[in-house]
Amino acid sequence: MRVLLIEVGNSITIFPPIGLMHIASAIRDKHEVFIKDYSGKEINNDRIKKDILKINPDIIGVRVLTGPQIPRAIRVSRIAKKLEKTVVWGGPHPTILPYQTLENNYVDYVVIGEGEISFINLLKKLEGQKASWNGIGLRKNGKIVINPAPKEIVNIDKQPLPSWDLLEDIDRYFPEKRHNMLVVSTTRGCAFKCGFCHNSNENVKKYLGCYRIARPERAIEELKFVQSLTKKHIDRLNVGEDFHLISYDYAKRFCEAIKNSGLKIKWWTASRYSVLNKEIIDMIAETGCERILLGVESGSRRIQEWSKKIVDLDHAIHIAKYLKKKNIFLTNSYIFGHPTETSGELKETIKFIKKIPCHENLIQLYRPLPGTPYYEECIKSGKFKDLKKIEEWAHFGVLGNDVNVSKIPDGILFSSFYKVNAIEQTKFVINEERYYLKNKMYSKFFRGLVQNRFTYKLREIIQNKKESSK
Ligand code: B12
Repeated sequence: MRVLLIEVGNSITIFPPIGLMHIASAIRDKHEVFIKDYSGKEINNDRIKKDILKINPDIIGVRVLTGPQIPRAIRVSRIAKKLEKTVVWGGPHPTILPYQTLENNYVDYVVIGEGEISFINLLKKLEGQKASWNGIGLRKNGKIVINPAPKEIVNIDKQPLPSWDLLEDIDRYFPEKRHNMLVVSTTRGCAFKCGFCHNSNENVKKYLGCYRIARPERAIEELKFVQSLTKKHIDRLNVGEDFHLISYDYAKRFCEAIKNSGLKIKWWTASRYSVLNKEIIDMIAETGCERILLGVESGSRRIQEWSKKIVDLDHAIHIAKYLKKKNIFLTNSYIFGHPTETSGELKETIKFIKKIPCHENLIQLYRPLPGTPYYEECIKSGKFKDLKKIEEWAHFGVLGNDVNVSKIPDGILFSSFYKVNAIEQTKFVINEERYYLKNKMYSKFFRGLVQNRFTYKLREIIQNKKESSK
């Protein structure tokens, strides 16, 4: 069959369609696969129609996240259905809300959780072969049926490398003359299930399976594969997923893989404070780790316990100081407005932000994600109404569409959020510009003056209004 996989993305961020490249690799031995990536592009009906007609696929698979991607995904699916194509949605949003997704008539099937096994089976079914319906949602005799999770989970190491060779224009993901970065995905799921996170969603837990991490050498193999496809200079690896450096043992293996590769590369990662110690930091700094993302989320012990994300704040300060000493660019993330959070608890977080050294504080307002323990609390509080239609999720994550599900008065929550962010984001922009200069990334430095977090948020708000009104 001819299968067209579409990343709808959003019109302001260019990001490689990693999930779709993984899916493509799993099915390309039996099917003819095409990938279209609309991330970083404006789309219109004519363009979508032309693209589909040119490839003339039997099946169209769309990857969808919760938020501004939804109106774009609906638009693509509406046109695909007009052209009488079979439309399949996969990715984080249909995984958490498969039933609601199928209530939309433009979607024929949803693949819940990991796509590799279930999508192969769905394609077999559509060809009239015998296969399992597990992991798939569909409409049968006018009724929506959500099947249970597949019995097996994907062994990442046994999967072929992602299909970078199927991208239409690989160079667009490496826009710099020098110092480009390759984003790789080496994990599945997360070892923790923090109450606010996508990973604590019931379907994610059931259908995505347990936490897995690929052998570290695979990231190097992927880098070499991509380098064989483009002349662009790539000297950085971004493995900053939900949870990359999971233990001392894994960190050691990853650092050895980098060393043994003989490549002179720098790398970015994500971990947890509870994993890190001086020994790990020495090791990662020595092998070129230059940036790390760590979550604090709250400075209040009660909120930490309630969300099941425990961060020893004294240990965190200790680690942050050492990361700074080792010149590793540190991003700490926080959530303001946890359900049940009080003004006093928010104050504890703000106090901690001022105390811990770092290069970036990434502060987000809490946004209710369905199927998580936090979500149930939001509905119970009566401050947030369950969204009934898929279209209603379009504004998720876009500033200006926020709800306050905490016990903090609106005025205090929102003014603290904007005030602290104004200061912290300014500090971050300065630190990032410094980092670009230090690493001789001059084009990024100049672009950073115009395209930064502030201008990004403004563009996101404008684009979201535009996309949703079409
Ligand atoms: C890289 C990344 C980003 C990048 C790029 C976004 C992008 N285009 O993916 C950036 C930094 C821009 C980003 C931004 C955001 N992100 Co983000 N991001 C990720 C991250 C770390 C990796 C994504 C990835 O490549 N995964 C690896 C691939 C292999 O997995 P996958 O894409 O899910 O694909 C598999 C399955 O889902 C399925 N599948 C996927 N698509 C399809 C399609 C078909 C047809 C089929 C059959 C199967 C299928 O098969 C694949 C292989 O098994 C994930 C965490 C994670 N572990 O996935 C979060 C994640 C996707 N992001 C998330 C969030 C919340 C955001 C933000 C809203 C954050 C914010 N507050 O600003 C923004 C908004 C993005 C938006 N709406 O456009 C959530 C998504 C929650 C949700 N319900 O949508 C995640 C899951 C993180 C989390 N734990 O909460 N993100």
